[in-house]
Amino acid sequence: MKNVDSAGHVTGRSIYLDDIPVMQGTLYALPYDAPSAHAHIKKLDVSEAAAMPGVIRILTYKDIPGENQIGGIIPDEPLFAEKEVHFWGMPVALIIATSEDAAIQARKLITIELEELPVITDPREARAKGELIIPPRTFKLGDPKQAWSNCAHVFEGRADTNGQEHLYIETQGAYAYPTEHGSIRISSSTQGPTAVQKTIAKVLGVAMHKVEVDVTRLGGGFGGKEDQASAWATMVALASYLLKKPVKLAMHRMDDMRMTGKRHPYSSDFKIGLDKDLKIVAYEATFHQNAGAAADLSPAVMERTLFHATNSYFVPNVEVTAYCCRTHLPPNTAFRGFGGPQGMFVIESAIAEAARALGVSAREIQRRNLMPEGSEFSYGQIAEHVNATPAWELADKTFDFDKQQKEVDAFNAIGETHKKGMAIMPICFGISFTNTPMNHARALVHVYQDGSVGVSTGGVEMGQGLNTKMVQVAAAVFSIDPSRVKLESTNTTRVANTSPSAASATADLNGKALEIGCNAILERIKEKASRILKSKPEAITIENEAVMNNGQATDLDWKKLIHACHWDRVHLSESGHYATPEIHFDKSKEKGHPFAYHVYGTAVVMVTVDCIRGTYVVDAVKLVHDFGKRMNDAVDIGQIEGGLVQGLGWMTMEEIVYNDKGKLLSNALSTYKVPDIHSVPKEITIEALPTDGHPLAIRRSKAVGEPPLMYGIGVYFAIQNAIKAFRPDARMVFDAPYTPEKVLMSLYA
Ligand code: MTE
Ligand code: LUZ
Ligand code: MOS
Repeated sequence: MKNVDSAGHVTGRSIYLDDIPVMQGTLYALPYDAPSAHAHIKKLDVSEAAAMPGVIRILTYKDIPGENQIGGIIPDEPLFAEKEVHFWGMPVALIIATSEDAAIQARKLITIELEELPVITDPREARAKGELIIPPRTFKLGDPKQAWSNCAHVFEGRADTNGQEHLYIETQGAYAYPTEHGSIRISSSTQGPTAVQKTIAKVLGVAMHKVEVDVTRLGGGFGGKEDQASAWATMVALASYLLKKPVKLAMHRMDDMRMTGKRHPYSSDFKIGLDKDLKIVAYEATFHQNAGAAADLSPAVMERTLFHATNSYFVPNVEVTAYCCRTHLPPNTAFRGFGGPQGMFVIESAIAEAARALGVSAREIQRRNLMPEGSEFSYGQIAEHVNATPAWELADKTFDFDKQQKEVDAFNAIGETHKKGMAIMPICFGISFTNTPMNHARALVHVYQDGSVGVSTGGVEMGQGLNTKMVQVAAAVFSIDPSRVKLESTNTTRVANTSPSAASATADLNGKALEIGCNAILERIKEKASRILKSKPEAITIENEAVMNNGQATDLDWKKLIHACHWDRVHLSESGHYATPEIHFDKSKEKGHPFAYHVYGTAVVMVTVDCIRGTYVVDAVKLVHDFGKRMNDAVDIGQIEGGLVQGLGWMTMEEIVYNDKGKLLSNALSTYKVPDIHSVPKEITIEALPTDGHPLAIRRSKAVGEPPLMYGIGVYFAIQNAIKAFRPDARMVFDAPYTPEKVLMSLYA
């Protein structure tokens, strides 16, 4: 089935926040931030700005009727700075004006006197100074301390990954207007409508039922709007509540880049021990997560780093510890993979280091350590339906690793200025929010008397194709044409208490809730059909809109049956609720069964490095992916391609730079490079691993949103292998992104 949104997207008819027709009297909001990452505010002077024509009001924390607090997990983040700023980009005031232009002009007139304080941007320095947001956590299996003595080889090293800007095409924004009885309605570009609702209620000091949040779709979220859409929605809600006017904010790109958090940079140490057969006996890692100035989602992100610290390998003795380090960067946040990629990069670095030192290929170590069925993860979950080896073997069979390596070697034997490198990247990603209580969802289904169907879920469409999958689910349960099903906007008054659309679990959770809702209606209409046909409900089926009795066609069809149901006063609406079964986790022991299932895959990556310039091209990424029983090929392939390219961008060219004062230097598209059509792999081949899928996946079609990002990690190691071919004694650094500058340094310095 085609994506229900594609025609709207390519013709420009799809409605994003900034396309919503504005009401008469709409005011425009613009946040003001202080030019410092850490300072006492001595004096804020908004008088000149406030006097400007078109400026209605300038709000600060003093205008907040409820709490000046937007922290999601830990209440440590004010909406507006009070006495201190903690990061460069922290909102201090909000300008409300009759036009965006007036607000922009007024912002230039605000002055602030600051007393500068010391700035920390490095997570290791933060840890040394005791700046931790939560106490460190450790996952442990076996006894690594004991195991080192049984290792034939032990290697240690350090691995760093930088942050990543989400660069959703649609920037953050929201539009609020007052409704009756002191209530407020907000359109928000958010992955978490309920998070927005809850935050607004807290800041305004009103009950949640006074706040209605509506989301049509996002022009991308990638985790950047899981928690961090709330601030902007709360600002316009506050202004709208106080001024009794519609208020809009659609962020400018540079404001968005400066003020919002990104993927967490990590600086990590590893120690890996292998036996003489290259089996990994023990693995230790210490992760320093650069959380930024407030908790945001960092504790949850940190947890997923620990969950994925051993990627798709079984290691009998593991001890991994993570530190959530408070620095003066904007609070870093969810980003596709949610800490998993950062953890996986470290073990891949450890394997690469071991391979280099032992003079074997990393591939050999990887292959020998793939998780067998029934093995235990460091967090106690027993791996079932493990597709690590099947994905690897099918990839090897389909793409012939040896042959590819021979081609690389042959090229390198004659190429002087250019060298090729190959790397294999297996992945394993757990599906479920690691915080078990978040794994539930609801859906609301209406069958209208003409046979058309309206569906609301708690899930947010952000380009990942959720709405298309939801249409497919409803159409499949009822066995009706998908054109009869309409996906409504996501609205907190129709579907309440939603978890954010995140963790790749949106289609599973909301789809299962939708199935439950549709099935309940189906039961009732079958019962009605059985009365009309003088049969039994069990004998009735609907097949492509035809109502069948004992498998035989009847005079009834979907439309006629629904019409009859309505006149017989059958209830044609239902709310479905789904909570993932089986999952649990005990934080006091750091053991449990947190994931409904895991997604696997194996990619082979080929690159060519220009050894004069340090530039490179990705020749090919060929992969076998564990889609389960894929329910929408086009959507899922799109997710693989997009995720892969986003991952290789993080690993190669996307370079976030803050100066030592905590100021973002890579603050625009001219200074921050994301992959474009020239930098995507010249060839991408995607093969599906044939399986029956998983019963906890929607229609057995496994979650696909985040896992493919981690194939991009392979590009780092492929580049490294090309460098080795040029200069066998090159010092191997594990410090992503591998920008051409860094490649050049590895080649010659
Ligand atoms: N794809 C597009 N086009 N846009 C996005 O913002 N977000 C990713 C992924 N794919 C994203 C995307 C992230 S971070 C997640 S968690 C999942 O989609 C969320 O959707 P799902 O749960 O339906 O997979
Ligand atoms: N968000 C969250 C996530 O709150 N918990 C998670 O486990 C998660 N995983 C991936 C992405 N977002
Ligand atoms: Mo995705 S990082 O779970 O929004």
